[in-house]
Amino acid sequence: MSQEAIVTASGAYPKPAQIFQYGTAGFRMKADLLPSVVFRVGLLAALRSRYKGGQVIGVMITASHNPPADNGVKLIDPLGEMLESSWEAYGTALANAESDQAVYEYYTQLEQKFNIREGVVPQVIYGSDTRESSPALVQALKDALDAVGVKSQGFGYVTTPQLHYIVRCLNTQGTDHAYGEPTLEGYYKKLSTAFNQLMNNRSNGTVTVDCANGVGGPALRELQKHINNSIEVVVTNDDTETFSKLNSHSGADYVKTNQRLPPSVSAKPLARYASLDGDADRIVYYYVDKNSIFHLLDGDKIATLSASFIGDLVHHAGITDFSIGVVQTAYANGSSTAYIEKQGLPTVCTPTGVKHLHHAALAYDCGVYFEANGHGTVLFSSSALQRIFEHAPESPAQASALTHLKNITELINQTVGDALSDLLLVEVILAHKDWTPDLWDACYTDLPNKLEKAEVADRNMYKTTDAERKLTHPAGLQDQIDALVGKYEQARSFVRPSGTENVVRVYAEAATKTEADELAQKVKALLK
Ligand code: NG1
Ligand code: ZN
Repeated sequence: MSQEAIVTASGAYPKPAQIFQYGTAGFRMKADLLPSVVFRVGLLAALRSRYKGGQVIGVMITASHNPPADNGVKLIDPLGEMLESSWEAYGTALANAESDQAVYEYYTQLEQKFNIREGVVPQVIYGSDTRESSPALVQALKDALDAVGVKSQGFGYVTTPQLHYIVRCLNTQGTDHAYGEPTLEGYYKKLSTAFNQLMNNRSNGTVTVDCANGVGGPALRELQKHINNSIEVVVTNDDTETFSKLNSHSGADYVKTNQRLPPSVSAKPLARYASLDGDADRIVYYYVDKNSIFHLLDGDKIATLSASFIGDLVHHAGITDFSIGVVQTAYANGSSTAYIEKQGLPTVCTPTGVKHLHHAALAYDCGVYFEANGHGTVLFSSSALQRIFEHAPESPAQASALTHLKNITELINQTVGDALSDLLLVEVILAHKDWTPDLWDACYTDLPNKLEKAEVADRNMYKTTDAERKLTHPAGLQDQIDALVGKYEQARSFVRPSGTENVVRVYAEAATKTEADELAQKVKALLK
């Protein structure tokens, strides 16, 4: 690739005096710091595609639930997974290269390291969320892709999981494991066809969905056109024109963190509500009871609901020796873990970040993974899918369960957590069980909990072990946390550095809300 083309194009995107790091969700920060990063991520995507023999790589420009002034960028690997972790460091190094010449040199170093030859045409697709800063960042990306001769295609405003879906479809077209039509229309058709069949002759009233004024709003409206009238979806907080409204007093993160309704929602008792985040890869449900008390149905509740429903379908379809496991993080409510184990299902705890959960979920025929914040999905292994699709039912009841199970595998976006797919999944399960939200909630009672964040001088000083549930550094701090935890009933607390913000997070759980709050405050005070 011509040195001049890269150096000249890079010259339009000078690097600010800043250290960048490809974190859990790619690069994420104030949007005005990002043009050079996005340009360089474009180069990395081109290399990744060439390294993968010309398979399509995705680039998503989004900062998810972060405030409107932020933005971010992350890569999607060929099967719709997050970028393989070993490549994150190359992204970090490219982003930190101090000059245009250094960018070019590092690019050629990577070509040599991976023995990447000329001749393979790299392919990259991209999309963004609805932030004001997104179009300019998309331009920076396109300039990089053009500079190194990438065959590229933009999909405009898309949810993060839609782009993951299209990447996988493009790379599996014409194979035995083709994933679907590689278009947005194909995405809506795939989800809605499965949903409509699963809801056949059922109806389930109304669900009101707060879209955080992000890209999930227009996407949900589009999805709505494809689904039958078995449910009524009321779309709220879908103003994507007023940039300042994104994630503001709305959305999954607001509801989960504050454990309360978005101020714009006046909830009717026992009606269903859900909130998406800014790029529609997270969803949480909630309702108010007859006494107007708010109840959150978070990612843990979605995981337990899905795992038990799928387990029942497998059983009723007459499929045996089928493993189902639930993957969680340290943030999973202690009651959810106890509930899953009581159902006889294995649970695994991994570090935060869906790539870890996704990886652990691959160990099962069906791996259900959700972060408590509502980011998650369900994976079926290829051998499990084969068994499901080849299974011969022995009775009409088995045939019916099997049909539902097949449709469930189509309804779920298996590339990554997808709020729209998860919304339809929950709606289907509640309709099949004939459950109101309080019945779902009654499976187990969450232990009161509190999530806090603390500004610290250097979050890299905080090192963890045991799936982030214990600190190894700074020395002695874990003993102090343990001593505090020992003073409360049913208590648990841990501290870990955030992978997406320059803060350290503190989580505490205890028998009462007052104790959970108090424990969180006391642990936070240790960090001063
Ligand atoms: P960090 O900032 O590492 O805690 C947050 C979420 C993760 C995950 C990532 C990516 C919490 C406590 N943490 O990570 O679960 O979703 O963002 O978006 O919710
Ligand atoms: Zn998100």
